[in-house]
Amino acid sequence: SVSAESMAPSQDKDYVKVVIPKTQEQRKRIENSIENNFLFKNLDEEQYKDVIDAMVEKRVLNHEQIIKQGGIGDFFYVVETGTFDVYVSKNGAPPEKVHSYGPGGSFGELALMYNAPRAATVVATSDSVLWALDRVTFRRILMENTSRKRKMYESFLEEVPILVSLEPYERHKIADALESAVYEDGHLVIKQGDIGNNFFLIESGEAYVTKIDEEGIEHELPGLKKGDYFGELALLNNKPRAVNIKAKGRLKVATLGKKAFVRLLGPIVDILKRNSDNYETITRNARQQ
Ligand code: 1OR
Repeated sequence: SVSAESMAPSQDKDYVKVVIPKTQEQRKRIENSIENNFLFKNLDEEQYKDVIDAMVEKRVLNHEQIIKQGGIGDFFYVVETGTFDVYVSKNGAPPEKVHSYGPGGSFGELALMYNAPRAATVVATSDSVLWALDRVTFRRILMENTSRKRKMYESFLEEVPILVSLEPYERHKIADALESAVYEDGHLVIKQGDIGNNFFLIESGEAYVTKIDEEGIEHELPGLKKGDYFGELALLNNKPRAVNIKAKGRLKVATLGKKAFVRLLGPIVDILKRNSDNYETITRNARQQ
């Protein structure tokens, strides 16, 4: 049935691999295009080769429509060069621009994953080069990982207060980029003074926060719990880590690297900055205790 197909990636082995002949130069260009794309992480060697074999180069002109909202899903696309705008029309209202993509971006996965109509219209805003992956290969190789992660983090991300204002689709993209890590009791997650490379969300457990002042005295600040975030300050301001964060019991965190943080949390940077204005008051209060 359709619903069974949409849930379970095909288990049977009697598929014919799609192989579109390509030059070494084309292979290199695909590799560069998918290098930083989370959907292609964690593929084994054979899967990686199969994906590259199956991709088709597609050159498009400025203003060309690649995907039409409501249409049937046939291909998933990775951007090599050029730019694209995404439009969504809700309940027959005029289409509104909701997003855009540049080199390294990818789109068109939703209709393939969920056997749903295309959720948005995608239009080139410059002459561009795309790599297209057919539906069957996408589902066979890229879907399992992607839907597993989206499912795994979905309910957690819905309950993270800082992320509530995001669209569900934006939380899906965050899920694609998240990696989980576990810290045992007492282990340091962030060391004051270090350079910051990651942003953290607490999946489960608690953390201590401490700050060492100019005299070398360590002050304890209010702790962190499930759903809280930390590590944004060093990334927002390009400054060393402002505090120490230590696991209190077993602590499970989900982390985003700096690039993904900037790209995916762009829509809430203002909220993050506004919240961080309170840190000074919190620190001052803690010192007075
Ligand atoms: P698709 O197969 O449905 C259109 O074809 C693609 O546009 C879609 O997969 C996504 O890859 C991409 N909502 C839905 N699809 C989006 C969105 C989006 N942005 C890009 N795509 N929203 C924008 C969120 C920033 C939500 C708008 C309400």
